[in-house]
Amino acid sequence: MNTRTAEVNRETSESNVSVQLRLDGCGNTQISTGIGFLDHMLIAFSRHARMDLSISCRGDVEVDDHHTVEDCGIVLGRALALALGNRAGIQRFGYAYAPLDEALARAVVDLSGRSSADVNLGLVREKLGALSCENIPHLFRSVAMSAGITLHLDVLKGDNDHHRAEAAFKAFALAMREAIALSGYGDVPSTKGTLDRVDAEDTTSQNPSAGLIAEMTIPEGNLARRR
Ligand SMILES: [Mn+2]
Repeated sequence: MNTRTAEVNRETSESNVSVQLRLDGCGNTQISTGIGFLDHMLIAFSRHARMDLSISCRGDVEVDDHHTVEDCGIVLGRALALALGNRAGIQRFGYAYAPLDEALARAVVDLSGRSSADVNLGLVREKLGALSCENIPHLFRSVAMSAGITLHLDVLKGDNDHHRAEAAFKAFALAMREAIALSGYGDVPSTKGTLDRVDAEDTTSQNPSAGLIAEMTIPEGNLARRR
């Protein structure tokens, strides 16, 4: 059993992101992305997923918030994939509802190794603090794509966009907490006998199963192209 931790650093001309992650943590956080509302959401995610999460980002917020949000999502996703290793012994599936006052969100996840995200938050404001609302579903998609997660995330009701967004992060956190939990079985929960690792073709990644913190620096050439 590895320690289920990962450290990922990524530097581009648009951002410099460092993530340290411990799946079996307490929800301790140290998050500084340069965007206050994004920090608030990532702290909520970490606390309710009970993962220890450190994120440091220096992004080109003088342009706008897009690169910072997307790159934090990419690196968090890679850290999740690395910390999960070969995904043996996990529950794999998780789902949760999370309310926040009048808002209600539902998240369903499958840590399948395949990347898919259907995210419907129904936000109507342009921004929450310094975070553009259009970048919130984009963040979830970025995480799912780089983590090898199938995610269905829907905010079912809610009048207040702060509540709708925060409920979505909490539901995602609770679903992830369930999916990463150990099942008591040591095998890989798949009829195929394997869950494809999204980093399987990434020559810079290291297998974390030796009990060491997995550490990698992502070469720009391996990243999904930005539109
Ligand atoms: Mn809040």
